[in-house]
Amino acid sequence: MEKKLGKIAKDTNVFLKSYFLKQKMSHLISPMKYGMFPGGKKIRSKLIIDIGNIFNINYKKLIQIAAAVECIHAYSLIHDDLPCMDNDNLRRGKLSAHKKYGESTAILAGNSLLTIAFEILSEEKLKIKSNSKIKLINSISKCSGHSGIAGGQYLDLNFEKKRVTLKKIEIMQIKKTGKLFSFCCMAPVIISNKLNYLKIFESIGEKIGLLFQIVDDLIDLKGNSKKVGKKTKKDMKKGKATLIKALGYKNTVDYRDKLKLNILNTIHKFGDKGKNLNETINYIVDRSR
Ligand code: GRG
Repeated sequence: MEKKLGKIAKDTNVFLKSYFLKQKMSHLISPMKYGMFPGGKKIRSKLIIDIGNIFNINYKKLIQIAAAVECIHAYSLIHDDLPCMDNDNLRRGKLSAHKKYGESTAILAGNSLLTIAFEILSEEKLKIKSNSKIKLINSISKCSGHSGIAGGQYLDLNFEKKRVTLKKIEIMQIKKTGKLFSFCCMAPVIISNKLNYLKIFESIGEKIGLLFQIVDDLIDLKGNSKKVGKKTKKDMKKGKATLIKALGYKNTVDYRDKLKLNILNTIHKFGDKGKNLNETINYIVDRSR
């Protein structure tokens, strides 16, 4: 798994580096690259490749879509660290973007990473049928905006220090984290035009995102800051609405394990073709950073 993830991370970074090289020079390129490289685990990219394999999609096309997703992800992390959001000084083992470049530059670099994702997806060189490309852009827009990441982040901030029901926490985490995973799972389906599979992969993506976020919250509680590359034990201090807060540690671990089984059962239906995806799910649960 580590080897496969490493190759996908490298190929996505190669694409992005050459894409940045072709950009007109501007003052924002440097902070944008700071938020992008050396980059994180590239789990979202791995999901695109895993599901792309199920639908026999060309690897290079998948890497280009993964690059767009990683730009939106990097944008969300830069903005998430801002003082008006989660106010973190450390990200991926180095100073967060606003600590390095100042707040206004970090905001603008984040915005530019969002828009460059759409630039990457709408490239003429990306040989995907026009109607599928429009569907991709439409879907990633919905997953990033008020009904996706941004809306989820709003709820996350709004729920701080409040008693929140389990259902509301699930909805918040599915929006904040699950929707981008959902796009990763739907993108190969959209390209293959086998749209009867869209709903099932939208749902798998949301569940994988929820699973990822639960593991993230468990890492925040138990993880080591140096290893994780960002401050840990923050959720409790901030009164964040997490499953751990709602259910307690032991029940959250049970919830995580049941959710993982539920996802693996669905993937099982794809036989050998689902093997890589299966591996990614186990990695998500077993990871320590
Ligand atoms: C609309 C894109 C957008 C953003 C604005 C700030 C904000 C609204 C949203 C924040 C969303 C957020 C940070 C969700 C948490 C998701 C999460 C668990 C991130 C960590 O992902 P990893 O572990 O990171 O994959 P690496 O560093 O490995 O890439």
